[in-house]
This record gives sequence, C-alpha cells and structure tokens, in this order.
Amino acid sequence: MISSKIAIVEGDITQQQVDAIVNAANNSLLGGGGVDGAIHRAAGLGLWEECRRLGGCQTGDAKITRGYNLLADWVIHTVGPIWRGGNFGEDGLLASCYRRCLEIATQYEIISIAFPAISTGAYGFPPQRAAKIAVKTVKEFLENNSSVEQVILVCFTHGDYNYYVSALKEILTMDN
Ligand code: AR6
Repeated sequence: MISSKIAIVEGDITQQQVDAIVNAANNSLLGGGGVDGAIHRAAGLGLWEECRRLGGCQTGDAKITRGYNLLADWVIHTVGPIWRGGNFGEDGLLASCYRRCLEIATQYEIISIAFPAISTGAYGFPPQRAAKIAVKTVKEFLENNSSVEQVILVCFTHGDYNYYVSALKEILTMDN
C-alpha cells in the first residue's frame, strides 16, 4: 500500500532519523535562512565545504551530499521555484524537485527520506497548493519505483500539517 509508505509529521527536519533529508536550498547551494540555515547549522562546516564544490544547482533539480553531523547519512539539496503568480511553470518545477530527489534517493539505495515543504517559506509558494503537488508527486513516484520504503513529509507549522493531511486524504479517495 502506497499510503503506508507516506507519513506526515509536524516537526524539525534536522531531527528526523532517516537515511536522507531534503534541503530547500537556492541556486548557489551555499546556504541561507529557513530550513537551509537549520540544516547547515546542524550538519556543520563539512556540509558547506562539500556544497561549495557542487557548482550550484538549477531550479527543479537536486544534488546529493553527505549528512556530516546530522542524524541522516545524506542531504539531498533541491531548489524550488520562486512563486511569481503561478503562470511561470512553478507547479511543474515544484513537482520536479520532489521527483528528482526521489530519483537520486533510488540511485543511492536510500530507503527512508524526509522532505520539508519546499518553496513555501521565503519562496512564497502557496502552501496548500504546494502540499497537493508534494503528495501527488510522491505518490506517483512510489507507485512506479519500489526501493524507497518511507517518505516523511515534515511540516514546520500546524497549518501546513493540516494541508498535507487533507491533500493525502483527497488523493487516496480519488483512487477508490
Ligand atoms: N524543519 C522543517 N521545516 C522547516 C524548518 C525546519 N527546521 N525550518 C523552516 N521550515 P524555506 P523556500 C519550513 O524558507 O521557501 C532559504 O534561505 C518553513 O516553515 O526554508 O524553499 C534558501 O537558501 C517552510 O514551510 O524554503 C533559499 O534562498 C519550508 O520549510 C530560500 O530560503 C520552506 O521554507 C528557499 O525558500
């Protein structure tokens, strides 16, 4: 059952005990605020030094590093779209972030992975719309790939948690 592979939790992604956590980074991959800042603080300087060697990342794409001082062995850095009203390919780019992270996870034989709500902070993507895209993209990926066994969608606020729970319920009902 796909639904048993997707968990929604409220909390801090740096505290998740998973093989990989996803970072909502920017094109430079050199750190920033929000979840990016929290991950770099928790991981330590080694993460920044490895990121520096990656040469940045395109919006909608992802790159992997080690996790350094984090509980997770890996960090998959992805760059979400900046919300510009919805007519600039934002939905597709956001879906691409989730898909690319899961593709990389598969390549690295990562079994469990935690995602933050990519683009919904500093990048201004409407959170309810982002939650629907996140849930749909993860579900579709898990239907077609079997190596990732656990996807944790980590919400920093209770409001986001409610959006995710509704989005997951909606998508699972559509299947019945
Ligand atoms: N654990 C889980 N989620 C968190 C955490 C945390 N510790 N901290 C914040 N969030 P944002 P973006 C949530 O702004 O919108 C950075 O400066 C937050 O509540 O971190 O993709 C980068 O360097 C929100 O729901 O990422 C980029 O320049 C979500 O994480 C830019 O921000 C994403 O918010 C990327 O913006």
